[in-house]
Amino acid sequence: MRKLSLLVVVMMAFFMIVGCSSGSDESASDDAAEKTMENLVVGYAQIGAESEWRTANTASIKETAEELGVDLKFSDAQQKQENQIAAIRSYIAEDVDVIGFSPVVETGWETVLQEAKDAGIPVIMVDRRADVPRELYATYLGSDFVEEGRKAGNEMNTLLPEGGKIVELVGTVGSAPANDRYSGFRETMADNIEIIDSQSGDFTRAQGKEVMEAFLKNYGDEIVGLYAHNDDMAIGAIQAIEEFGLQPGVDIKIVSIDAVRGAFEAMIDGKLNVTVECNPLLGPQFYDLALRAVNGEELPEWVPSEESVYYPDKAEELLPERQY
Ligand code: GZL
Repeated sequence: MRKLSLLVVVMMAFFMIVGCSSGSDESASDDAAEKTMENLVVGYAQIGAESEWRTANTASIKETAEELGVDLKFSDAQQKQENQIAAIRSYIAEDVDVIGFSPVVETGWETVLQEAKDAGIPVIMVDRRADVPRELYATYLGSDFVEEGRKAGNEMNTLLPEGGKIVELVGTVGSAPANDRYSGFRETMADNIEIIDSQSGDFTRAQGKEVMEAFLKNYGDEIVGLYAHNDDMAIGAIQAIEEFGLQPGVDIKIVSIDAVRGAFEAMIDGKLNVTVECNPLLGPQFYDLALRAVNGEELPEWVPSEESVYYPDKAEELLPERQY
C-alpha cells in the first residue's frame, strides 16, 4: 500500500512539473511568437472630424481594422492637442502593442512620446508629422505637403498668366500641412502674383467662408485668385464669393488641396479650378507598418503616400470612382 501511494505522489509531482513547464513553454513561446493582425492591439489618437478629408481618413483607419481583425482603440480629440496627449497616455496605460496618431500641430509631443518609448510601445505618425527626435517614432506615413504646395503654386501660375493679387486660406496654425503648403506654394509662385492677405480658416468650411467674407470686404474685386490649403475651406469660400456677387472659378480662380468629393462637385459646377490630391486612405499602409514595427522591423523614417492633381475636364468622369 505504501509503495502504491508513493508511486501516486511521484506521478502527481511528475505531471505537475510537466504541466507547468509545458505551460511556461507555451507562455514563453507566446511571448516570443510574432504578432499577427488577429492579435494586434492598436491605440489610435485621431485629430478630430474637421473636414471631409478627416472623415475619410477615420473611415479608412476603422474599416481596415475591421477587415484585418485588429483590436482598435480609437479616440477623436476634437482638434485639441491636450486630448490627443491624454489618449496616448491611456493607450500606454492599457499597454497596447502600437500607437498611431496624427499630430494636430508639429510641436509639444516629446514628453508623451518619450513615455511611450519608455513603455516599449512603438509609435507611428500618420498623416501629419511632429517635430520630435527620430528615436521617438517608428516611422511617419504621410504626404509630402511641401510638394502639394509647389504643385498648387504651379497651377495658380497657369490660371493667372498675367499675375495679380490673390488671397490665401491657411490650414490649422502650427500644423505640418499648413506650414509646408504655405512654404511650398511660395517656392513656385510666379513673381507677377502677389499674396495680399493670408489668414487661417483652420481647415473647416465655416471658417473658410468667414475669412473669405473678410477678404472680400477689405479687397473686393481686386482679388483675382484664392489659394486654399484644403477643399473644405475652398468650398466655404466659394459660398462667400457667390454671396458677394462674384463668380468663383471665373472672377476669382481657386486652387485647393485634398481632392475630396466636394471638390469634384465644385469643379463640375465650374466653381473650383484645380484640386491637388492628398490621400486620406492610409489604413492599409498603417496596419502593415504597425505589425512590422511590433515584430521588431526597423522602418524607414518616412513612407510617402502617392498623389495626383485633378482638373474640371475629368471631374464628372472620375467622380463615381472617388473613394472619399
Ligand atoms: C492633410 C491633413 C489635412 C487635410 C485637411 O494630410 O492633415 O487635415 O488637408 C485635414 O482637410 O483637415
